[in-house]
Amino acid sequence: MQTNVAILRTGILTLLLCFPAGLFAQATGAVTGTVTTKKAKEVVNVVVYVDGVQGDFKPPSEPSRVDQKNLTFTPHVLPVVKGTTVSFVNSDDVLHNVFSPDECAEKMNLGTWPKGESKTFTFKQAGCHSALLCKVHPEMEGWVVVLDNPFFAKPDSSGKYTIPNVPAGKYTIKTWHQKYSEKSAPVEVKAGGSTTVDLDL
Ligand SMILES: [Cu+2]
Repeated sequence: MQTNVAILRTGILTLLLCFPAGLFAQATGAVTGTVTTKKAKEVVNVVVYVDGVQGDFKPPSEPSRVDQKNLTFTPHVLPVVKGTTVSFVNSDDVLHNVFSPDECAEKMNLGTWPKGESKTFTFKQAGCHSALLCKVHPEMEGWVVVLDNPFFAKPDSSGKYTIPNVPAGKYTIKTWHQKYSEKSAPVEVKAGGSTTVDLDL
């Protein structure tokens, strides 16, 4: 009897540990490809994203980061999923400010702060392409691109990008760049597979 109970317990435990993972793990695949731009060096400032993925996507628990370093917003373009908090860090020996003229970013103005300090802002509205500006240095400019889901990527300097773990299905791949117009292409993501979509801006 004792042994039977033990076996039963082990069996139930095994089921609990293994079954839900097998049952609920979503079938996913990757989208990959190469982006080309008129000015080759602009390719790293493109955002490639999968439009139309259904679901409720939580923002990351840790803030994303934008540096103000050598009088430059770094990265120049930061894609985030809606609800993401961004920490703006001053890494220069001068005072910097961060503000956005855009309604969708609540026309935020975070004030002015010295080296080593940071301020945060939460970007709530998907579809928002918020410019980042500094009142102290009018030449400074950056962007936060707020998206509906976390399936996005920025190409590397050779234009290659990969968006992993996309739920299998049919979607549209889209691009964002501060100057070049949007490009889009249909994509079918297959479970366990990788679909190639090249985009020329
Ligand atoms: Cu500044």
